[in-house]
Amino acid sequence: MFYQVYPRSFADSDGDGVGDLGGLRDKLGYLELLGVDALWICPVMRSPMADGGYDVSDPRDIDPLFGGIAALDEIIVEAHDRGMRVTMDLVPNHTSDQHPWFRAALAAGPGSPERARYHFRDGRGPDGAVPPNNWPSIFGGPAWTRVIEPDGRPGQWYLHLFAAEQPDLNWENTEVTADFEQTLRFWLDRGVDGFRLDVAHGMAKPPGLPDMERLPTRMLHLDDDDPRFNNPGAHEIHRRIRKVMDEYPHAVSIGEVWVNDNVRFGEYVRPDELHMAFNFRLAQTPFDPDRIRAAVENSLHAVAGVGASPTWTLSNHDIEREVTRYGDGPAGQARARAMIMLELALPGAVFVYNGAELGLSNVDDLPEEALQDPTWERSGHTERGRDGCRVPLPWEGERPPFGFTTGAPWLPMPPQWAAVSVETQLERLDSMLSLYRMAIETRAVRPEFAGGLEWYGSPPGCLAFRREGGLLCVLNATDAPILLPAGDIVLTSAPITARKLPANSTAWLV
Ligand code: ISL
Repeated sequence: MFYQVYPRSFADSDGDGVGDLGGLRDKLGYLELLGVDALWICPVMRSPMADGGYDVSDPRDIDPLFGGIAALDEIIVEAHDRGMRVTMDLVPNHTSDQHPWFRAALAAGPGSPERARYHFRDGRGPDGAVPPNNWPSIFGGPAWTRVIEPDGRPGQWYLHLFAAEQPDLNWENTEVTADFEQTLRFWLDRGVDGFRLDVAHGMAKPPGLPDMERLPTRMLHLDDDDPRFNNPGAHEIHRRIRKVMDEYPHAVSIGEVWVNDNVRFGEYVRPDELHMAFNFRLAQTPFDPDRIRAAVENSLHAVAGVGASPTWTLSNHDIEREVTRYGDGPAGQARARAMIMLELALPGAVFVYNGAELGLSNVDDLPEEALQDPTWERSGHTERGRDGCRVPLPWEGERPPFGFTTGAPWLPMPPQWAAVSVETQLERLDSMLSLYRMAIETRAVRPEFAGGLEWYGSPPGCLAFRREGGLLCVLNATDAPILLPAGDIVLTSAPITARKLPANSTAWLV
C-alpha cells in the first residue's frame, strides 16, 4: 500500500503553519502502525509555490520551507529502518517560471538556444497579439502567455498547459532530457526508491502544435483526442526514462496518466516504459455497483496484456475526497469504508491519499480569502479549486489546529474534526482508522489475497469476486442487508449480526 503524503498538509514541525519533512519524520511511527509499504511524497523540491510545489525551480534540492535536503536524507534512513520505501514526486512536464532556465530564456530572446528548452512561438495576427494556437490551460485561460522581450516590447508567447508560472519544457531538446536523467540519478543515488511522474501523459507535444478542434467544456476534463496530451512521442520519452530506472533494479516509476482508452493506457506500462500508471477510474466512480464493476474490469483489462500491476486510487490531492463523493454524512462514511475494503481485496497496488484513513470529507466552505489553489484564481471564481481536499490533517486535541502545527494552519481546519482526529480514532475499534489498520494488516498476512480474480454470482445491487488464493469479497450497495454466503468471515466494514451484511458495506470471507 502506497500512502500519498501532501507535505503541506500532513504535519508541521516548525510552527509556520505549513507541513514539512520534519513533521513527516515525526509521524513515521504512525505510518508504520497504519501498515504503509511505501510513501509517495508530493513535490518538496525548491519552488516559489505557485502550484503547491508543482512549479519547481530546482529539481535537485529540497525547499527550505520543507526543511532542506538534510530533512529528506533523514526521512529516507528512518523510513527504510521502519520497512517503508520512499518515492518522490517529480515534475518533468514543466518548470517554475523562476527556474534559471526560464529566466535565461526570457533574457536571451527569440531564436536562442535558451528558448529552445521551452515552447516559445510568435503570436498570430498582425501584431502577433493572438496566441499561437487555441489551447486552453488546464487551470483556465489560454495556455499561452506573452513575454516582454529584452528590448521592452511585447514579443513571443510561451506554452503552459497549467499555470503561467509553469512553462512547459520542450522534450525534444536534448538538454531537457539529459537534465531530467541527472535528476533521476541524483535522487536514486541518495537512496530514494522511485518516483511518481507528474503529467506523464503530457510531456510530448504534437508536431506543429495544431489547434484543438473541440474545446473542453470543463477545466480538468480531458478527451482522448485532446492534442495537448497522450501524443505518441510520450512513449519514446518513457523508454528513455526506463533505461535510467533499470540501472537501479529496486526502483519503481508510477506515471500520472489520464487516458480513457484501455489500449492506450496499457501502452504506457509496457515492459520498457513506466512500471505502473495511476488508473483513475475508481476515483471518478460514484457508489454504484455496475459502474464500480466496470471500473474494476476496465482497470484490470488495461494492464492485463502488458503484464503490469493494476493500480487503485479513490482520491488524491486534485480530486474531491471520496467520503464527499459518496454522499457525505453516515452513508458517505459507510461507503468509503466499503470501498477501501473492496480496493484492498483487488490484485495490484493501492494508493491511499493522506486523510482518507481518517474519513476526512472535502471542506467546501473554506472562506474565499483562504483559498490558495491556482485553479481557483484562474477560473474567474466559478470553481473553488482543489483546496477543499488539502486541508491539514487533525492529529490530536479538542480544537484547531489539532496538533498539526503550533502556529496558524495554512488552511483553516473545521472545529468538528476533533471527532476524527488520529488520537480519537486510534482509541476506537469502530473508527475508519482502525478499519484501515485491520484491513491493511489482513491483506498483508493472509495468503488468500493471492492471484487474479473471478466475479462471483451476486444479487442485484451487490458485487462479489473471489481471488485465486481463496478470498471472497462481497460488497452490498443496495439499501437493505443481504445474507452472506458460506465461509469464514474475516473482516466486515460494518458490524454484522446473523451473517447479514448491512447496506453500504463490504465483507471478506475465506
Ligand atoms: O490532464 C488532466 C486530466 O483532466 C488533468 O487532470 C491533469 O492531468 C492534472 O491536473 C495534473 O495534475 C498534476 O499536475 C498539475 C498539478 O497542479 C497537480 O496537483 C498534479 O497532480 C501541474 O503540475
